[in-house]
Amino acid sequence: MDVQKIPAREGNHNLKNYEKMREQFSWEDMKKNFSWNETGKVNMAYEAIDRHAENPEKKDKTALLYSSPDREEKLTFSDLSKQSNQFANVLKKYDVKKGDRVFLFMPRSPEFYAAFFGILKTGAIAGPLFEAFMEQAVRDRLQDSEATVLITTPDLLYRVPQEDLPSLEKIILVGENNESGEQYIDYHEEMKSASEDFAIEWLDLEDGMLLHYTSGSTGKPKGVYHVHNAMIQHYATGEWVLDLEEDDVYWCTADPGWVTGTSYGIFAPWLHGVTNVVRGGRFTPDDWYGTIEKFKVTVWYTAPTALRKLVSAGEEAVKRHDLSSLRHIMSVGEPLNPEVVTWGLKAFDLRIHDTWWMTETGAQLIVNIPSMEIRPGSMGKPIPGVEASIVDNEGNELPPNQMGNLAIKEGWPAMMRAVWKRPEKFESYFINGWYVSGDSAYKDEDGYFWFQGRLDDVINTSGERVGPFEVESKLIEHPAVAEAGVIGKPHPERGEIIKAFITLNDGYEESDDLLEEIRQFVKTGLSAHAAPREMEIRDSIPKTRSGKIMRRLLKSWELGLPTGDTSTLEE
Ligand code: 6R9
Repeated sequence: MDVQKIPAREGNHNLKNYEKMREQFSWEDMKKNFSWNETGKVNMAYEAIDRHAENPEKKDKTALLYSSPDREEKLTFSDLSKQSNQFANVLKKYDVKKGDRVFLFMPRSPEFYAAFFGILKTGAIAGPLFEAFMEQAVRDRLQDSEATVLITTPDLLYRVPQEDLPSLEKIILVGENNESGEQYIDYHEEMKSASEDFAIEWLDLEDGMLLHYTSGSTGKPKGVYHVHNAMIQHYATGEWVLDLEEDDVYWCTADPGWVTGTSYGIFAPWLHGVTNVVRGGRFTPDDWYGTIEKFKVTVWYTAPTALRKLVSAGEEAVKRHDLSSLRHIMSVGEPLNPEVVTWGLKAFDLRIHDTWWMTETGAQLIVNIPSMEIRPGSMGKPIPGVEASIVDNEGNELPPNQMGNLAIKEGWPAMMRAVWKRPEKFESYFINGWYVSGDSAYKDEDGYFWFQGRLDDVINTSGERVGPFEVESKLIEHPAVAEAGVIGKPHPERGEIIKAFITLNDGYEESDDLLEEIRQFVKTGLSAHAAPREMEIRDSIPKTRSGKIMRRLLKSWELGLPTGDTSTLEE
């Protein structure tokens, strides 16, 4: 197959000589950027917020540009510093101490960010939850973490099963409420009387900062535990990958209930002191473009599911807006279909940079950066300071072009430090000095990594291994197809056959001829063995709230099997 190559971006960028940097770089060098390099005592809230608030030239700069359909607000670094101090004082009054778990279950709002940093300032561990979680998902996470304080809104309270949560002592309510009872605390009431000064809790680099629950394909969600040390990598990738500059207006579309929404929706931009756009509510293509236009966004980090919607909306939608402020686009969360990259080049005259990482890895690991040639469909190469490879099940490295487990040499700064209360689960990620991701991929001769699928998703048909991503990418190249989810279905002779679920673009009608045409399109464009033997048109493809296609669920539905944990399924 011919590989398309998109040359490096012209002009200035923060990491100019990737190869040289990879040879020379050590994480020790990066520490010199931080004030704690001398004292050894840290707090993310200080580095991301207070440090800028103490700087006379920076304190009145807009840190947060918040916008939702019914509210718009700007907070400076100084505002955020004071409000998070106030909130830290509220927590302290109710006895929150270093190491306690304090959870947030609410939509993105200015209060969310003040509370989030207030938690970190007390030395407690923050646990952000998606606002759309239902009772079971909330129960699992609050029980497992034994959270003592929850910050939520009155209208989400009915999904908090308090009788099942013996550890939960206080509930802080943001917004008008009529709750009475000793456990309820009114956010705005308490903030009014709280002091704007707070003595931040100085911590060790290895002290806990964040618990992110991620759903496994089976069993209960696991609490991925991150420490303040992660900031070294958030800062480094903010420079190299996000390519942040002082005057940037940065927008990450991810919700902080998902790791992208914290590592890159909170930490990386604010460690660099840039203006950060937060947009609540649901988006349509015109909302996305409208937000970029209105706030003159320069750097945009989003996900393939969003980008695919933009492709479906077509170039006419692009032309309705002035997007001239945009200079850098990145994607994460799912494989980025080559078609989307090619379209982006045409529609925006910009490259879309794919980035690969996981909740467990805490920060970006394999990336495309501005100074690097992009090969559409490839996740790029490991960042300086990180060694990646493809290994077999015993942790032995495989030669180029061979599909296997995508693995990372242990010891990068943002790596999870534990799976909460499950040491055996944590240990199971590591083989022979490698962190094994559970993703299947291969590396080409030039060191580019190519994603194939989650290992559980790889299809074995008539002895050939087929990554569902490849088939999905070919399917959406067909003008009729908007989205596609591909699974392997057990078959007596072939082992598995490929079944594709697709949604159609506006203007296309379901017919046998159309399905056959699409099948032929994959057969001639990809290969005969990769052409789906079965196809089904659906109104939508099931996705997680962070936009990932849930192939596992498609498969369970298809085979009539139990669906397992569906707490992250988008309605
Ligand atoms: C950051 C995040 C992790 C899983 C990961 C992989 C998939 C993420 C990807 C990608 C292909 C990329 N994934 N980035 N697949 N190309 N650039 O998404 O964390 O929610 O834990 O998901 O997402 O399968 O293993 P998380």
